[in-house]
Order: sequence, then structure tokens, then C-alpha cells
Amino acid sequence: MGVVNVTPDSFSDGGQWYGADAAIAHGLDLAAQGADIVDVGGESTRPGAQRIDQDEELRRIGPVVTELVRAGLAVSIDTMRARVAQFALDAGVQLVNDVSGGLADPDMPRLVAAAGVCYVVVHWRGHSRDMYSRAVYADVVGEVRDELARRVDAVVHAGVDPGCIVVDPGLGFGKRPEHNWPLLTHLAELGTLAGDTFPVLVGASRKRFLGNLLAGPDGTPRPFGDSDAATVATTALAAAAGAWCARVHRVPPNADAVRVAAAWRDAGAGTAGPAVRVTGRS
Ligand code: PMM
Repeated sequence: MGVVNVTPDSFSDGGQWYGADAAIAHGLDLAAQGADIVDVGGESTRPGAQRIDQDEELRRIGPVVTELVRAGLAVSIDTMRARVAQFALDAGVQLVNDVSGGLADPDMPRLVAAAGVCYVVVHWRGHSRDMYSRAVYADVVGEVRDELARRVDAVVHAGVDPGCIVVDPGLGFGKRPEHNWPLLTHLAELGTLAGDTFPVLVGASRKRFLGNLLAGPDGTPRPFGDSDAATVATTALAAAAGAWCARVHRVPPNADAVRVAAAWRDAGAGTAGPAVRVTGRS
């Protein structure tokens, strides 16, 4: 999954693809480079971010989603708002990626259910402006798993087909760097909820915990754009462990890592996890 952030302020690539034309061209590039899905978002969720209003979010994603769907790509919409998801679904997106797992907007699960598309349910404890205040865990894997299970229950109760649900541990969302590593090493466990096994999506790309890991001798974190090789390493490890999807900013090396991991698994080191089908028109 390639990321198109139509935002002036995302931490990982803020501003680079802000205008509609630049964002559309970037989405087409990502698909040409091997992204199976292009994820379009108009609202930054970096730590401390204030929310933008709905009209602004619609203004940012509208032409981008419309054009990328028209070009035949499989597009997902990265939004916490049902109204924005509704616009994108009407335009033909194939997947709703809701980093709040349906908590931010209670209308979202019903909307996704009615549209019959797949739904990425992300572990989340609250909005970005103060998300670190909730980053307190005694057992991060157990708590994230239990909270994800409750969200999956809720969205299924709202009518979402369990066969269309993808779960995501929400790396960095209400998690400090030290919380992300155990989540990454327990992906299969996180995808197995109440006896069902769900495809897992991982969004480690350029996140702060990678920059912290790669800090220089004086402790200065590596800048976001310089953690792409570490992102590729997480993609390979996650895919080898059976993850269905890696959400990334730079597609070519991550697409290679996914292929290496598939060969690795085929040669006997584990099995592919469950998957959902998300396809564009061409
Ligand atoms: N992370 C970000 C945005 N959307 N969606 C999913 N499913 N999982 C994530 O981890 C995730 C996401 C924030 O990162 P960005 O600013 O680089 O897009």
C-alpha cells in the first residue's frame, strides 16, 4: 500500500504532495512502482496534530480520490469521518482505512457495512493532539489485542462482513517507541481475535520509533526521510511473519521486500496469513 498524504503537515512527507495535481501524479507513480493499493488521506495524524474541519478534508482528498479511481487504481481512503468516507465510496474506493477503528465517528461502521467494502480497523485510544497521555500499558500486546477484539466485535455488530475486516496494531497511535516493537513481533497473535484470524496491516513506514532506533551517537533521532531502509526491514519481517499489507511511503524497495518475504515463506519459513481482495478497475 502506497501512501498519498494530501496534507501540508504529515510528519513523514508533509507538504510534498499537498496540491491535487502533485498528489494525483504521486498516486499514479506509486501504482506504477508496484503498489497494489494507494491510500489517500487528507488529515495529518502526527502526534500533537489538531484536527482540520470536514470541508477542508473533503477539499483535499476529493479530486485526488476521483482521479485515481478513474485511472483504474485500487484506492483506499484514510479517514476517521463517515462523510469523507461516503464521498470516497461514491467515487469508487475499495477500502476504508479508519485509524480510529470506528471510534471517532460512530456512523463509520454502518456506512462501511452498507457499502460492502473492506475495512481496516486500527487500534486507537484517542485523537493525536494528546495521544501520548493514553500511551500507558502494562501488557501492550494483550491490551491492544483485547481492544482490537472489542472494535472488531462492534463493527461486525454494525453489519460489517467479518471476511472484509483487516486489523492493524496502529503503530505510533497512542504508543511510545518501546510499545511498537512487541506489537511488530506479535502480529499473528494480534490478528487472531476471538477464534477468528484476520489479515493484518502494518504501518511502520518512517515512524518516529525507527528514527529513534537509528539515532546518532549524540542521541539525535534519524530524520524521517532517512529511515526508509529501516522501513524496508520492518516490511520484510512483517511480511515473512504473514502480514497481509505494509503501508509505505517509498514503494519500490518495499515491494521488493514483500517479494523476498513471499519466497522466504514459500521455501518453508512459515505460511501466508489471511488476505482480502482489493482491486481497481484495470
Ligand atoms: N499511520 C498513519 C496514517 N494512516 N493507517 C493505517 N492503517 N495504519 C497506520 O499505521 C497509519 C495509517 C500515519 O502515518 P503517515 O503520516 O506517514 O501517513
